[in-house]
Amino acid sequence: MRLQARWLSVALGCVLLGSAPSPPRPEDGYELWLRYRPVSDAALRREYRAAIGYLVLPGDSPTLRAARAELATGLRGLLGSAVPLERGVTRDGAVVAGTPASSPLVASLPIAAELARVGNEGYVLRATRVGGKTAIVVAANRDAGVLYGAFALLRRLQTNRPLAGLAESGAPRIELRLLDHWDNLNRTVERGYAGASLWAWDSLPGQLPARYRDYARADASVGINGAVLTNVNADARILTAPYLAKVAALAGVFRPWGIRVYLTARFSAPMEIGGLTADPLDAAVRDWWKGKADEIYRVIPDFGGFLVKANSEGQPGPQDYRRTHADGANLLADALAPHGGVVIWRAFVYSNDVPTDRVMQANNEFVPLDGAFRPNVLLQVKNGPLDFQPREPFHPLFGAMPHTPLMAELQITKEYLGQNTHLVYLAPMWTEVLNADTYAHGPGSTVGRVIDGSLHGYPRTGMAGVANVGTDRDWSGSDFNQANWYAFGRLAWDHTLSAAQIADEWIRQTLSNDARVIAPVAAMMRASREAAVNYMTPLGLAHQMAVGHHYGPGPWVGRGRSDWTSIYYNRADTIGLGFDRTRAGSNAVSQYFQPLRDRFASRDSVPDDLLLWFHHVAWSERLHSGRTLWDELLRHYQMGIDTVRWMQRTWDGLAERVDAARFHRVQELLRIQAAEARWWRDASVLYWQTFSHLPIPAGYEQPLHPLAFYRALTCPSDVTKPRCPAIEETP
Ligand code: GCV
Repeated sequence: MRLQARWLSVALGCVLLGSAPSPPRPEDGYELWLRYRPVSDAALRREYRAAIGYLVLPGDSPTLRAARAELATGLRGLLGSAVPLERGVTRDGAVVAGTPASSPLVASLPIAAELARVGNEGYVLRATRVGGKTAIVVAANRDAGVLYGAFALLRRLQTNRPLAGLAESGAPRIELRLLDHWDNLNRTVERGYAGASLWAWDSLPGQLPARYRDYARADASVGINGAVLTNVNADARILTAPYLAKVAALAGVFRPWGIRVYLTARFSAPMEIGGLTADPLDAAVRDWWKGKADEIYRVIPDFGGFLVKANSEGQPGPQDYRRTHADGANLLADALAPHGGVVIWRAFVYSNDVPTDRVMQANNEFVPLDGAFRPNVLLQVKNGPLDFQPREPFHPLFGAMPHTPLMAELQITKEYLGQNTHLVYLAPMWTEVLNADTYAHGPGSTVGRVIDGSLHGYPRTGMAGVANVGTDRDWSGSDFNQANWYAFGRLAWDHTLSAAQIADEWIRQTLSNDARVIAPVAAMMRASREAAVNYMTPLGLAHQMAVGHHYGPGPWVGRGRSDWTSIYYNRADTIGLGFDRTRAGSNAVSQYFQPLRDRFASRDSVPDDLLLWFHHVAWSERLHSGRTLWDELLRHYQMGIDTVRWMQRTWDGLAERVDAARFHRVQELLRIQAAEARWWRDASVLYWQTFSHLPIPAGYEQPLHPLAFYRALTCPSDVTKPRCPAIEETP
C-alpha cells in the first residue's frame, strides 16, 4: 500500500514537472550485451518498425528454434511490441530466415552465389523484396548460420545501424572458436575471479538451470562454437562414466546454440582410472584410449575432442616415458579420428631442468616436431612466449611450424592484468599480436594469417580464450570484464576487426547508444591496456607480479624455481635492468625471422615498448627520446597512474547517463585501480632504486611508503576476489 502511494506521488510529480527523464533502471549485468532495450531514437525506431513487422522462420531443428526464440525476444524488446511468427509473406515488413532446405522462400531467392561464399557457419543479410513485399532476409547454408545471422541482425539493431540497403554477409575466418574453462571438479576455477565454476557437477545431469542456456546464448551471439569444460591441470575422473553423463547433459543444452563440448585429457588417465601405464607406445594404453573415445562418442555424438597440457608445470606427459610430444598427441588423435574429434595439444611447456631462457623452450621442443603430428592435431600456442603478460612480443612459434596447425591461446581472465578489479580492455593487446608480422613468408605474414590457415594452408584452424566467467551475477566479475569475453568471440570470428570497432559495438549494446557515453567510454577502454602496461611492467618488463596469486607487484620475488621468479626476468643489477636476449645473452632473438631478429637485437631498432624484454640497459643510458632509462621508467609509471586517474574523472562525468548500479560498481573498482596503480609504481620504483641509486626527481610524486612496507604486504587473502585493504585505504 505504502509502495503504491509512493509510486503515485512519483508519477504525479513527473506529470506536474513535465518531462523529467526517468533515470536508467539499475542493472545487475546478467543480460550482458543481449539487453535488447527499446530503441530510443524515434526516427530509427520508426524505420525499424516499418522494416520489421513479422517473422517467417519455418523449421523445427533445435538450432532454428533457438534462432526463432532469440529473434522474437530481441525484436520485441528493441521495437517495443511483439513481432508475430507467420507462415508466409503476406505484406511488407517480413523477416524471412532460414536455409534453402528449411525455408522454400529462402530457396527461391537469387542469393546462391552469396551463400556459396559464406560456408557452413556464415550468413547473408539482405533488405530486399520477397513476392513483391519488403523483407529482411537472414539466409544461411546451415542452421548454425541462421543463428549467427539472427544475432548479427539483432546486433545491427542494438547498435542503431540502418536497415535500408542492408547487404551484409559474415563468415568465420577460424573454424574452432573455443572458450577454455580452467574449472575444477570441486567447482573452483584456476585463475577465476568471477565466482565458482558454472558447472554444478553435483546436480548434473538432473538439473539444468537456465544459466547453462544463457551461457550458450552469450557464446553463440559472438560466434564461439566450443567449450572446453575442464581445467588443463586435469582430473582424470572427468573421463569416467558418471561424469560423462553430466557432460552429455551440458552438451545437450549447448548443442542448439552451435556449441560443442571438449574435455581436458589427463595424460596419465590410463594409470589413474584404467590401472595401466600411460606410455603412448604401449598397445594396451592405445586400446584404452580408443575404448574411452568410443565410450565418449556413444554419449556425446558431437564431442569436439581433447585439450592436453602435458609435461608442463608438473603435469604428466609422454616425456615421462622418453616419448615425444608428437607420440603423445598422436596416441589421442588416433583414438578420436574415427569419430571426427581433434586433439588440441598445448605448446605451453616447461622442461624439467631450468633452461637458459624460459621463453625459448616451446620453439626448442616443438619446431623439430613440425610435420610429425596427425592431421587431427592442433598445437595451441599462447600469444606470447612467456605467460599472458601485459605486453610480450608475439610467440616465435607463429610462422615457425608450417606443417602443423597452430591455434592461438589468449587469456580472457586477467591473471596478470589486475584480475577482477582493474578495468583493462584486452582487444588492443590481442590485435597487437594478431596483426604482428612474423615475416615467415616475407612481409604480410601476420600472426592472424598463421592461425586462420591462409599463410601455410592449414587444414584446421582455431583460437581459444581462457574464460573469465563464473557464477557471479554479472558472469565476469565486473561489468567491464564482460567486454573481454565479447571481444574474444568477435576476434575469433574475424581477427581483422579492430579493437575500436569491437569496443563501439560492446558499449552500444551494453551501456548506451548515446554519443555522450560512447565517446568517453571508448576512450577509457582504448587507453586502459597501455595504462596497465605502464603502471605494471613498462618498457618491456615482464612477470613482476607477486608470487603465486600474481596480484600486485613483486619485483623482488627471488625464491623458488628460478624461471618462476621476478628477478629471473628483470635481471636488475647496479648496471641496469632487463633481460639480454641478443646473441651476447640468451639469443632468443634468433627464434624470430629476419628482419625481426636484427630489429629486436639492435638497441637502435628495438621498439621502446619491448626494450627490456630483449636488452639489459644501463640506468643512465639514453633511449630514443633522449631521456635516460631511469627517467623513462619514472615517466611511464607516472603515465600509467595518470591515465587511471583520468579514467576515474571520465567515468565520474557519466553519473547521469549510466544506471546507478553499474555506475557505482565501476566507480568503486576504478578507485581501487587508482590506488593499486600507485602501489605498483611506488613498490617497483623503490625496488629499482636499490640498484640504480638514483633519485626520484622533484615533480614526481614521492612513494607513499618505504620499500619494506610493500615487501611485507601479504594480500590478497582471498585470491578469487583479490583486494589489498592496506593499499585501498591509502589516500
Ligand atoms: C592452468 C600459468 C598460470 C597457471 C596455468 C598455466 C597454464 O602458469 O599461472 O595457473 O595453469 O599458466 O597455462 O597452464
